[in-house]
Amino acid sequence: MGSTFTVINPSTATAIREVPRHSVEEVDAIIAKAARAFETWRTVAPGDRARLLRRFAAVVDEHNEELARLEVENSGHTIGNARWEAGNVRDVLNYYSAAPERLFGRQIPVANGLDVTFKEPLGVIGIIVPWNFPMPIAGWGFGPALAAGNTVVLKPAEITPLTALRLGELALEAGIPEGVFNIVTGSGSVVGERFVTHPLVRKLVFTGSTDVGKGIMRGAADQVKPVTLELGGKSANIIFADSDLERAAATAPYGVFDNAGQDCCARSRILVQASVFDRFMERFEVAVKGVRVEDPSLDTSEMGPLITRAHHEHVASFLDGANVAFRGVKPEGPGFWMEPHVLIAESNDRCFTEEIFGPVVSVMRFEDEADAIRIANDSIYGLSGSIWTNDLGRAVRVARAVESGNLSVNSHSSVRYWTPFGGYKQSGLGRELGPDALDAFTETKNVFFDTQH
Ligand code: TAP
Repeated sequence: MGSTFTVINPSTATAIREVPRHSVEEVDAIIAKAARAFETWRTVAPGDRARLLRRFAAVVDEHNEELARLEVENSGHTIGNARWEAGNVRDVLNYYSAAPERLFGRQIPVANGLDVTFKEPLGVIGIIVPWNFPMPIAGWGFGPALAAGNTVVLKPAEITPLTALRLGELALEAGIPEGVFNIVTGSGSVVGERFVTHPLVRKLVFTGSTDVGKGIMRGAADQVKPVTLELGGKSANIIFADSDLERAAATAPYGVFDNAGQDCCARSRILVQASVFDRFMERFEVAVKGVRVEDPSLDTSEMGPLITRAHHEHVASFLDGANVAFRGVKPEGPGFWMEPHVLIAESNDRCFTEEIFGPVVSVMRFEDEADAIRIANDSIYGLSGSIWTNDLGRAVRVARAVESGNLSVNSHSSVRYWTPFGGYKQSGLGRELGPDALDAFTETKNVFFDTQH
């Protein structure tokens, strides 16, 4: 074994554990093991594969509190969020455990024979996960990948590997055969890069920054390796004068400051119709100041710290010279804490165009519906967003016009494991979750059987 990496608790800035940094040779050995395991996993009877995935889900459920506490310690997530995240892994496994017996092909009418399509697994799937939601993002990849008969090599972000490592152990405990689900720790430039270049990794699922995603796509082109990319976002929360302004203002902080704003779906641009701007801001200020930023292990905590000191510095760089309307609160003491910030922005401001990935939101006025749509779409991203209006026609028009993969009207919800999730433009490529996710983990094979000879 080569070197190790020290995992830090972001709430206290103290060391938790040493985790191995795998070398390229070690990564190659794990990929080879996953490729061998594929030969038997793909032949496991559909009903048996389904049963194993349900057992894996049950074991994850039995360890919900342990996994959640681990995430609080490693990632600074609030305990409420972390319990939901472990529950999401269970739910995704249960949902896709129904897939093996339903992985239908088609029978297509042809002359002089029988034409049938098969959904074949691809082989070893490489899943590269960022640090902001270590458990759910891993599960969105490995749940459907395993259900379709593939094996998995999964790389957590180097700074947040603990829940992934535990999920790897729980899979074995549940009876998932050795080599089917493999956790590979280490840096993106070594482990992640090897997933891209290794010919036995047949598909990449990457979630992370847009810049790294572009590099992965370029690298994958060399072997025409398929990629699913879930990248950055700068989503708009559009508030019309005809909306329930009280509710829009009271919920807006949770649409952007959840997970300390380290959320690809964060509604980090708030667009408010000019005629209600002042009224909205008054109510929004009360709501922002009420966000409980405190020790994430407390049940009352609504927001924890940022992930690292370096990330704190990056987020703080957006506040230099910014027009700050008001701020929320934060605790004193060690840890990478930052209070929620509300900025008034102009359209070319860096804070309005770049993904900040921290508790900073930029607010801007708009005049009418067309203006709101224009501003919302004036972004390289298109992942998520919210529309607040009580006019049904407007809700439908704006929802159809905003270039984004996941919108919610009069709410800020983005993710349900049984509905598709993914981005437009530079927010990504492909869709995860929902009924069609299996397509991303299978090849369609067409076979013609001649019945004339
Ligand atoms: P990145 O720096 O892009 O890292 C993401 C993952 O890629 C990490 O595991 C990283 O490894 C690995 N990686 C880095 N360089 C690599 C390379 N050259 N080859 C292969 N793998 C490499 O992103 P992050 O800072 O962790 O996460 C924040 C970003 O993720 C934000 O932009 C956010 O919007 C995006 N995100 C998107 C979504 C969806 S669903 N669209 C969800 C969550 C997050 P190491 O860090 O271990 O080196």
